[in-house]
Amino acid sequence: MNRRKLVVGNWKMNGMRAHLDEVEAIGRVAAAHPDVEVGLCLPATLIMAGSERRGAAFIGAQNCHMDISGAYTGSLSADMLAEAGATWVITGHSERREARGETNADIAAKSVAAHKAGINVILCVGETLAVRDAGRAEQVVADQLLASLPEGAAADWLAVAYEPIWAIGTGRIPTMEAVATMHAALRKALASRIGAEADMMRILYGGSMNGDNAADLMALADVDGGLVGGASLSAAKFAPIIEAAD
Ligand code: G2H
Repeated sequence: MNRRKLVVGNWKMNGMRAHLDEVEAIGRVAAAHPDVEVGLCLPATLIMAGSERRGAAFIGAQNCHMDISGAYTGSLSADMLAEAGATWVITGHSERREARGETNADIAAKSVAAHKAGINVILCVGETLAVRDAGRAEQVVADQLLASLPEGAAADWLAVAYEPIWAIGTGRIPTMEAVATMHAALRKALASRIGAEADMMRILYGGSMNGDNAADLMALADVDGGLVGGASLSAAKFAPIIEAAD
């Protein structure tokens, strides 16, 4: 199955207007690699301005609320993000599952809300180090995926990101064999729910991906791209990852 690689930067709580030059530079790198779908999930404050300078990259958000509107101080709906220019959103990042207590049901609901607003979804899953050390990583992450997968999930609006929590921002990554085993397990889990659609759904790797390890990761059969944090903050660091996906 020929799945177009998807490489997405997650800027987390980083980026001021001064960094829009990097958005523009990354948009130019994206234009040079049309076979790769490239995007940046920016802090909400930069989505509108970033959308005007995105070049061939798409602009996404890092979270959305599950409701369309209401008394939710400080929250943003998927419709609001779409109006600002976001065409993708991350749901279920471990930094929100853990720090904000987001449940699998919340994440499924947010993903549905995003889809209704016309926004594509990157749904994140991943295990703790304790779970991996206990030899239960594939089972736990597959269960987490099926519990947070929204109704009607389809490859043209949803991608999965496998992010081992212990690899996020630490410089450590699993062995290539472990990544390959996990991605194959997740595709099998997807197939149990959505059948043949699973073959078309992209499964990204995330967690300390960088210019040194990206080529090896991207070469794995079931790795269809990356969700990149620290190494997406500048075009100089992000470009080699985009190139590795091409
Ligand atoms: C994992 C990743 C981006 P980093 O959170 O989603 O961050 O590449 O910095 O580990």
